[in-house]
Amino acid sequence: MISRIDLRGDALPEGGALRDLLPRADFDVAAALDKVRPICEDVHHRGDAALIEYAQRFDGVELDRVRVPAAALTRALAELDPEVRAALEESVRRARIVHRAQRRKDHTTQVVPGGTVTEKWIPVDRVGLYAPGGRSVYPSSVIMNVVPAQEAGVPSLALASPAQKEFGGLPHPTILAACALLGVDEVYAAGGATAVAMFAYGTESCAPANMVTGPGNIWVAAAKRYFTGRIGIDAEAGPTEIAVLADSTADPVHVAADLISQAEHDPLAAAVLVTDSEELADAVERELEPQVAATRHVEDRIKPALTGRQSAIVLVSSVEDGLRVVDAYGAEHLEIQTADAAEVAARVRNAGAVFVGPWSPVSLGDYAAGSNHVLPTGGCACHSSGLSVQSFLRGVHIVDYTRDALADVAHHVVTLAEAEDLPAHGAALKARFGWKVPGQ
Ligand code: HSO
Ligand code: ZN
Repeated sequence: MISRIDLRGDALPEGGALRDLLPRADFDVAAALDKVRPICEDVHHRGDAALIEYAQRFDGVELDRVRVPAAALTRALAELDPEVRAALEESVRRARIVHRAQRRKDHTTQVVPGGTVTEKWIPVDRVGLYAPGGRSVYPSSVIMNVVPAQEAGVPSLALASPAQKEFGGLPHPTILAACALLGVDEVYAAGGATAVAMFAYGTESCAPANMVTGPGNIWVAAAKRYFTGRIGIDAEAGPTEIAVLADSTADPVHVAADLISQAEHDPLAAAVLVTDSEELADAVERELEPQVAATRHVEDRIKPALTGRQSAIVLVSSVEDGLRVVDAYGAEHLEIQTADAAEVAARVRNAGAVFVGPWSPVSLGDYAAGSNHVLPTGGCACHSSGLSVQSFLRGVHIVDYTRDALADVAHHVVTLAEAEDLPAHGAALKARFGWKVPGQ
């Protein structure tokens, strides 16, 4: 069911060479760009008419407008199963606790007497959030995108999700209900690359956004790449990944369940167990069979995910080597199921989020830990963070010097300007001091 990579024996290779030994899905965003470009440009030129035509072509839905009426949002919330509503509310409550605490304060530093630099955090003016339809209708992802944007103070928030034929051309009702619960009242029925283009360029019914965030398939990732530079994005989210670093103290039933939990997302999802215990590896493999047989989404997602080249059990000589392996891999989600799990977790450097010990499974983080579940995939954890309040803020330096403070440093500025052959830079200071720069 799952392949093995045995890294015991010789010393582990360094950095990139180690990473090359580890499994990973093919997710070729560059190749998808060629298909996405003409669609984005069509939305640019024809606006709503293009969105309506693509909804017909891709989703089989006849739309008369893309903006979802307010009444549909209210109705979706009224009709939401009360238990689902209570669970979503608890998820929002916990996410707010964590994200509210992330908000950075403006900070003024006195560099010299009379010279200050203030770092001011200003939210992005308008954000477009994307929520996928089809296989992944995740109201939890609406929460994970909306809560940090709201806590950052973003004044204008809109959400797009594909039109669903079975719901009369509206986005999925649980997506609409989550929007209503969170107070997001600007919602559009638009899917994939067309939704990203709608936010990037704007159309007759949707004002352009400064930033687009949210999960999606390869077409969404390609559209985000296409618009990078024009708009801000969170990340080009790829298929989900779980890595588990476990030793002989781990419970194979838990480990197998957690590997399957993320394999459930996508046939390209990755499940990687890194362990120094062959007994645990064998026990987890034995556990996979009955647990997979007892769940849903087996043939279309879980089996292809577990048997695909992106998933494996990696055997290592020690937990220490295991740490090097998981750091080289840089998983979106990393569980530590070892003795002294907190101590081992504290030494992890590369992971989107770390889940410590037997009582912190990834599923908890997906829904109700308070942490964010929009996390870097594909090894991007070595340079990027998950979504947070910070993702929606810009830090602006405000420079404020007095005459005396400027006079004190003027000669250095003029010297550096001349060293860079930019005399007009120096002249900007000389003009202020009657062309005689103090100290020169
Ligand atoms: N594990 C996914 C998020 C998710 N799980 C949504 C369930 N619903 C990526 O972090
Ligand atoms: Zn998940």
